[in-house]
Amino acid sequence: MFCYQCQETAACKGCTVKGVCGKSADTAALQDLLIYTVKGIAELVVKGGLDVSRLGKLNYEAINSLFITITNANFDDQAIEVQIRKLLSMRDDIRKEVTAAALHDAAVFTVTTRESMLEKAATVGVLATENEDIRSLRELITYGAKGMSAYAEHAYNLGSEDNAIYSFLYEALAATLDDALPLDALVGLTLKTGEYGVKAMALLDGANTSKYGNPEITAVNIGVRKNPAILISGHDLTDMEQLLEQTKGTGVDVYTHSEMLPANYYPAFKKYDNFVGNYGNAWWKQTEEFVSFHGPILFTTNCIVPPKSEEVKGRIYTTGASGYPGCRHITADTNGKKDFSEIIALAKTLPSPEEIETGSIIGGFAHNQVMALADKVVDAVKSGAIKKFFVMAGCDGRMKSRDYYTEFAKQLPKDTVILTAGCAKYRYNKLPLGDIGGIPRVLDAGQCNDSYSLAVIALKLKEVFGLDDVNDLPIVYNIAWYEQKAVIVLLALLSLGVKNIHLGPTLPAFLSPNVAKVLVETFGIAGISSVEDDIALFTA
Ligand code: SF4
Ligand code: SF3
Repeated sequence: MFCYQCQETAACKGCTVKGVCGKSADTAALQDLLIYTVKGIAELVVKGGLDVSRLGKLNYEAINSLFITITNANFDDQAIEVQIRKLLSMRDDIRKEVTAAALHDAAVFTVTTRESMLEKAATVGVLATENEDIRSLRELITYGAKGMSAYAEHAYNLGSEDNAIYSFLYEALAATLDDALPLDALVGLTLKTGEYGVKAMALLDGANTSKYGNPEITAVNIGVRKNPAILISGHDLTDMEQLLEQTKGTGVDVYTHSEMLPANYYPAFKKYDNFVGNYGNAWWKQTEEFVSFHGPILFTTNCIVPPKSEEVKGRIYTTGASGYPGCRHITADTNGKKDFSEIIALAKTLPSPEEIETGSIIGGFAHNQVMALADKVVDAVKSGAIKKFFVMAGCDGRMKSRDYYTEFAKQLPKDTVILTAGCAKYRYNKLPLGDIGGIPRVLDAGQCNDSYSLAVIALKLKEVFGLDDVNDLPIVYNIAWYEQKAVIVLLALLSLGVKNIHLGPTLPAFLSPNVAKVLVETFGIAGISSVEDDIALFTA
């Protein structure tokens, strides 16, 4: 196997025997083949000039396949094999409409058994592209496409689609198969991936807020009650809604974990008396936190950590793109409805969660809420009460080096405000950082996709202050990344013209020295150093 798509890749180079995430070589191979199959479909759509609005369910299956391969989303070989077979059959159907003579192998290859899949996969993975710069750009585009697909899938689940996003995904993925495409065309496509990333995040933002209302300032309880309970993790708000509907009045409480925390900020979910609050921290803490939670856990997306005990594993359920071997997967019916009754029944037989924290944390600062406070924020900037904003969105992870972000938040001058989104926030959202004239010093916009909110806020502030360039705002970007959703967030920010983004705790292993050089020279992308040096640099 060879995988270097996430920040925790072995030795900052690539996982070659087993994933640091726990992904086996077979799972990695099947994921490679799934991606290759989607790319073959993209080739057919592009070369055949097929109208994406007529592809129906294929668009969904394509984005779902990309989502399945995101770090920590799906470890279930059987499920991935089924998905490959489904896509190959859909691929062969649309090939009948394509008359183009020369088609890439991805559009025509066949496999029969699991063995033949693994054999094929060994020839189509990341290292199949020999030139390291081409490989780097192809993977950067592919990872951006994965992140974008995840967001597009959540929007799809809410009934929102944009054919332009699907068209672009096919265009981008087909381009990664084209050996004749010059390097600069791939660079151009990388930026275009960012543009479409903005569209996908905007689509999801519209879908979430039109259905569940605009996130509002909320004190989220982090303590527990005495009822049996279900923990819901991941990013999908339709799953959240359905779980709350089905647990209502059953005596079973619901808590969010990790990236589902922002569900607490939506008006539509506040009406459920059994929605108690958030339990625990970022994804990687689940190994201990699931033990003390006692009740069933529902994963709606990444990030799954392979459970250490059979006891915990027996309480884990997956749905959507997520999956884990041996854990029950709940599928939607043709209307998107899911039946969570088995999870609810199990919850009733288990003890209530053990208290690990008490009190509350504040969040809900998505664009609409921040704009409602715009006058206050602008006054604070004008009076000098707020000197700088630090965008610290992104992901959290297991590595010790991520303590940097906690220290950074602690040491920031008191006249600065942190804007955050994604699970990166858990590094500092429970610190007593105080407020500036009633404005909390950590403003959490929501999930990683709500980084879109941070961009909207920046663009609005640019307007309010009458600036020509978004980079003239007193905003510093110090972003933590882990998986491929962070890649699309980064590309989206670049496409909006944001420069000098600092990325840590390490730069992606998939950036070749030459590609990294382009990013540094064109966009001023940089890594991080020590907390002290970085704060000195940023506040200079
Ligand atoms: Fe390694 Fe990350 Fe790939 Fe897992 S997702 S195999 S940790 S690079
Ligand atoms: Fe977190 Fe996995 Fe990236 Fe959505 S849940 S931000 S890491």
